[in-house]
Amino acid sequence: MSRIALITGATSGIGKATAEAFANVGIDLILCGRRQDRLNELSVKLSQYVKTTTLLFDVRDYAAVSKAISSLPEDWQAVDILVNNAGNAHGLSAIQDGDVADWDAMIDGNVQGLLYVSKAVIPGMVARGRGHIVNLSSVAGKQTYANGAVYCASKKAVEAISEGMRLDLTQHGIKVTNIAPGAVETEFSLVRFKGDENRAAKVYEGFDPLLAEDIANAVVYAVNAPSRVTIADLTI
Ligand code: 8X3
Repeated sequence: MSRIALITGATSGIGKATAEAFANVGIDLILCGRRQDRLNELSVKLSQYVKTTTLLFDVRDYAAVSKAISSLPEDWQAVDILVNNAGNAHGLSAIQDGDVADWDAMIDGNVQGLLYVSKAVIPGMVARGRGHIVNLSSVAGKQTYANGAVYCASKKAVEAISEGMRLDLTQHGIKVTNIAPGAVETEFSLVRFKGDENRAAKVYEGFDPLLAEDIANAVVYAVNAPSRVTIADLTI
């Protein structure tokens, strides 16, 4: 029987690569994001391989998250896999220079957003007695770096939430996988530096950065492991 995955932030980077990798292994897709044109384009492309549908919402808006997920038609409601991928870094500055709007965006998106989507999906998983949640953390959640206090704090929160989810949900047959990537060459730095392409490109100079598909392959590995195996935590 095919499985259904709901992926947040599916229109770019690791989310998009994960959607493509899931399509390759026959997992049906609920593609979620904030850009309908990109969602439609990806949905049409991947519908050659699996069933796809899209949901447009901002993870930071609980009412919108809840409304969108509860609006899913019945044959899409039994989500087997939730990939909490949506999240971003905003700014890179010493704590005394931090921008409050950047802090809010990171805490609201990376922490509250992950919680809001999880809140909308987990009760169904508990009722069905099965499911798999994959939370995209970061090496920033393992080790704080200079000028990154708030981004790192948001990812440390993801680490704690992954641990807490695993403690609470294992007894309900739900696996929780926390994945902590290092530097992945995506739109991540472009967003962090507010569209400054030169500054973003410099982040990936002088070494061979990870690709979004490297992380997507790890997600596929985790969700395709036998039922007796839970990949709890992967640092890549
Ligand atoms: C992305 C990895 O090192 O740029 O979360 O913070 S890093």
